[in-house]
Amino acid sequence: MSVVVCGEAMLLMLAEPGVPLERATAFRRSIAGAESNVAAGLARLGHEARWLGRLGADPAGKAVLAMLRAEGIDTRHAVVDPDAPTGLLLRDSHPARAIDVQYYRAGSAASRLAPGELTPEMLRGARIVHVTGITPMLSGSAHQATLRLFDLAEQAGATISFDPNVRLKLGPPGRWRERVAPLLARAGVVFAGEDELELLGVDPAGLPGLAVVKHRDKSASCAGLRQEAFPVPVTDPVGAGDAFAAGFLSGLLRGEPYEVCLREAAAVAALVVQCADDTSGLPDRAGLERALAAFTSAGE
Ligand code: KDG
Repeated sequence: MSVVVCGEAMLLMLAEPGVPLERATAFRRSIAGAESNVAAGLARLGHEARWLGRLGADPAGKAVLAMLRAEGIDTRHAVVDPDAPTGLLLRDSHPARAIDVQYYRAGSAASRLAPGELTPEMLRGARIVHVTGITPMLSGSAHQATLRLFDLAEQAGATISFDPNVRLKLGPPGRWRERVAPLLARAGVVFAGEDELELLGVDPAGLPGLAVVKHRDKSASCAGLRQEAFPVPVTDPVGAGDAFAAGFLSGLLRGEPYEVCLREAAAVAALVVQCADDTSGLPDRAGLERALAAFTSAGE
């Protein structure tokens, strides 16, 4: 197992493109969840990825589990909770205006994640453990579970990959600073936006791990290298950060230099933003190679 992720995967009901949520009548069923998006991205690129998390024993949970498995993600440790529902995300989709995201996840099965459920066995052989700030913000027990996951990853000698993924609908800035900011200093790789770093009060230059910073102009940088975003028509920006992380981690797993990791990360993100949901645009290896070749020749 190359990569283990831990977080909430939700049923996504995505309104038809461009139509505001309150007026939409047609919805497409898909899957959402920052960590499961990264697992899906890595699985499409040919890496072994395992998802840790909890779902309800309801039709939404069954659908989410089926979608994770269809991506080739290892779900053997997924917990199905008969007493709590699967989280639901209802949102619309637009290239330019703010996207209306409605969560129905309070008290979800995923929010009941608890430290005692995580075992060393679940991380056996993992080279990378990826998690985002969303998981510790789900509940007090999920916060404790995230701390346990970090301990287990350190004991297993895995690189911790962390994206704060600030979503203020999950809690006020003070709680993000309290629960999430300290985790950045324990990660081997951090993916973070400039706005997120400011909100968390974290200076990326002071982090012990590799800081991959996503800038306001959509470029990204790490270790003194900078990568511009590839110019593509954006259908829906949601999921771009997870796609970027998957592309970057795929490069790291293959031992590529950071320059290649950044370029592949930007290419995977550019493919995902051309599709309305979070995961449809994720490329396989051949698709990524084709996109990189096209971006290279367009730049000449
Ligand atoms: O990163 C994309 C996510 O925003 C989406 O899939 C849902 O995890 C999610 C969240 O909590 O917003």
